[in-house]
Amino acid sequence: ANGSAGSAISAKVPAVAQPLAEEPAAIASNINYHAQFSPHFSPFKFEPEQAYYATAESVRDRLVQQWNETYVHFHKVDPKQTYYLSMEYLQGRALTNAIGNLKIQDAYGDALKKLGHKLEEITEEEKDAALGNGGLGRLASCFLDSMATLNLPAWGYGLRYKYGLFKQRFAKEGQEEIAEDWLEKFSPWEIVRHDIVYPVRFFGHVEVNPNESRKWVGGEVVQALAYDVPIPGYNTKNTISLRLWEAKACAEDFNLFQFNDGQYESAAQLHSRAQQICAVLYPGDATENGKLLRLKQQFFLCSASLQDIIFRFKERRVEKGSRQWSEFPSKVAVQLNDTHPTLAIPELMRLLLDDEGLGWDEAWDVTTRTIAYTNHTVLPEALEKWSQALMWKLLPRHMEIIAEIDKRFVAMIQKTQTDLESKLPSMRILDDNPQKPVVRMANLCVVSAHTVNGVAQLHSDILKSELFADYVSIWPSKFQNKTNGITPRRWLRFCSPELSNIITKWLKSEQWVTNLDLLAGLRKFADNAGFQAEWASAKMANKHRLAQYIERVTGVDIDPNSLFDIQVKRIHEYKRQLLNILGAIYRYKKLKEMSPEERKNTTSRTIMFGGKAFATYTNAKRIVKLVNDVGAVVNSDPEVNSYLKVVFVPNYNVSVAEILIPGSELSQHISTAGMEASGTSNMKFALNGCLIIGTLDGANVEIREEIQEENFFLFGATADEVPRLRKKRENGLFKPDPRFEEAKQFIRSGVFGSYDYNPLLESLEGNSGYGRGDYFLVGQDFPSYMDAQAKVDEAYKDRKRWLKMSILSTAGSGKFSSDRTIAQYAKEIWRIGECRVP
Ligand code: GL9
Repeated sequence: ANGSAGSAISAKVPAVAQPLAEEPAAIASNINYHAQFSPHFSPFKFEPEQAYYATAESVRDRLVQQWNETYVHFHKVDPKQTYYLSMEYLQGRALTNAIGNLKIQDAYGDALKKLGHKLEEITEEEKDAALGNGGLGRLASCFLDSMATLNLPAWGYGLRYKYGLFKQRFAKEGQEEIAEDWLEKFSPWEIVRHDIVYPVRFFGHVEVNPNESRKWVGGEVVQALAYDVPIPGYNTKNTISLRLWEAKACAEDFNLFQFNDGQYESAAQLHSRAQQICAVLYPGDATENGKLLRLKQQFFLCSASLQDIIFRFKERRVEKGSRQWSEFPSKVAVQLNDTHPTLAIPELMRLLLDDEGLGWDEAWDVTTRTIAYTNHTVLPEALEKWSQALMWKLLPRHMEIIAEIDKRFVAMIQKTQTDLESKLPSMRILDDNPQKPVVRMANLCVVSAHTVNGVAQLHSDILKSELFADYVSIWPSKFQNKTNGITPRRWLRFCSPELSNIITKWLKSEQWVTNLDLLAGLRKFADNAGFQAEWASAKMANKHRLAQYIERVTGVDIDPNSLFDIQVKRIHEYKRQLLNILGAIYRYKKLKEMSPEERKNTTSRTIMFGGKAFATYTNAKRIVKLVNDVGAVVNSDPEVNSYLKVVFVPNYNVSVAEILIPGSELSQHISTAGMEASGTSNMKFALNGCLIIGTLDGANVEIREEIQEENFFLFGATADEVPRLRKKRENGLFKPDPRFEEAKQFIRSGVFGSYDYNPLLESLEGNSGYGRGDYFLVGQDFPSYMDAQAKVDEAYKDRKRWLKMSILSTAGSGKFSSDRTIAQYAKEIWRIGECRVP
């Protein structure tokens, strides 16, 4: 069943339409047009919601036009193109970003005014597209923005989940998860491509032909239908694609006979099975639960995307005359975002071997020169391992191919790397442990990819010295580092127009938006009183906006003159929100013990938390509950609540981050050293002039280097000390700081309510075990954390010094633009160049 597919450019395609008008009056009439003729609501209503959809559709027209031009241009130039394969994209809202990148915000603002609306108000109507869990998904979205802005021939591929990341709500018992229906009405940002459909097979068996060639047949076939989300670059015509696949059954799969017979469920069985594939984003954080559906999702993404990539390669080949398969790697680069799309490796092999008739060596050469792999974590529970039995059942032909790759790898080691033979049991792709035979996806990636990269220098070093150490001597040049980055458009230019305007004014240019290193030019104004005053007033405006938001969603009234201290990220024990809240508890206890006079000498703080806990991660949920309970007590304690507030901001997501980050003054990036591969919110906060309290972990190390050590509040054990400290603890040699004991005892005394916090506190006791025996070294780092916090309090009292540090944080953030990261991937991994639409 070959699905009809294709976007071949036919001679009958009409020429590209005229450019759309730029004047507010014409834009207003275009918005009106959409309100009337792309109707999704009854015609007698034009409230903010209707105005949002009509405006978005009007902007979408422009994106479509630029997208078409970009597609035609890439087709004509036929450059080498990158395809980013990711199970997650955390896009957030699109409207502000689109009109900002197209540089039409003023015209749209004026047009909406004519229609009786405010642009800032209608943008609030948009639902976040949350097709990702956290940093890894948001990174993919920042990368797309940079690829488009750098005019790179590159596309993203992903899945069109019906339900994205859950909505978080707090009830008496703690966090509740609610399905988030981002497509409830519809998304104006996607364009369905009914002509781009590929069949994806599951189950079935392998048929061996008389000539020894093999074919995967039978099983169930699902159709992959393409939806394109246009991704505009900043200040360029280039608009690339995020192509999201949706799973559909064929009409023939609907059993009309059964239906007419009244067997409604079984008649639609294949339909509902197809629908399950893209029903929900896997709510995984760092933990991976082996689930058949998750494996199906992963294969569905890989198979549809590779069929589409090969289709485009062939389409361009037809026009260029004969092109050999050996040229494929000079036309196509595939980047695997973590191990989730690893099945792209055996799927590309299968397509080349079975459908295209290549021999093993040729197919392997093409595959390995095409695919590159990024590792995003060293947490053992996040390294995907799939049961061999499950793989044989779902993907019998792929399992044959994986077994062959494994066999050849073993043979190669035995022949050329005899010193590594003893390491083979852990280096092999197949783990044949009879208890539970599995396929190790990371090993498959390392063996097959031409390049393996980590996401910050420290993380890449750890990959080479620990996780993948055994492979380094075989392929020393395979391992690279690509320190993560963030897009300065969304994360400064658009989320903080106040600060952006000041930067542009003092740098006398807006070039920094696409050349973030230019922020270094702010260093010379760091002590300038006039600059400091403008900086302070922009930060204050953002703090007010944040305070209003907090009041609206939590009812807690926070003081914009207090120090705004924020920790937002997925809730995980290694990220140590527990360290933060224990510090807050200790602070509260000390404030209670002080006289009113003594309190007046302290620095007032508002400590904000945000982040979602994986639904079945019990300790993470206990931490959420503890923070909420502490907040309830502290915030209503009239004695101290003008000096301390603790707030859990519900439902942290991209658009909440866009309010929190600009209003922040201190942010916490306090993971146990060696465990956070990079972190990316640390970069967003620093870029917005927020100071960091943190450990020497992930990208913190490089941020501190860039903004200078005196502007960074450092504490805690280093990554190379951690194993020794854990050993010491196991041997019963750890002596807890009395302040740490006092904080824990305060919880036990019941001040924060009757919930049973003992299991959580017990994770900090004992001597050993993952998740027990204080594996994450909260007790170990507590005293140095508290000392660093005392330095923060002192620094905040010196207004000028604090402002200077804040300015230097922004000035030192140039390195952390995703433009820099993507330029490095393009040059050092993908080997692609610019392809700018004229
Ligand atoms: C992560 C790492 O934990 C982060 O440190 C890193 O910044 C990002 C992006 O490289 O990748 N790996 C990972 O599995 N997640 C990350 O955030 N988790 C989620 O995205 C939920």
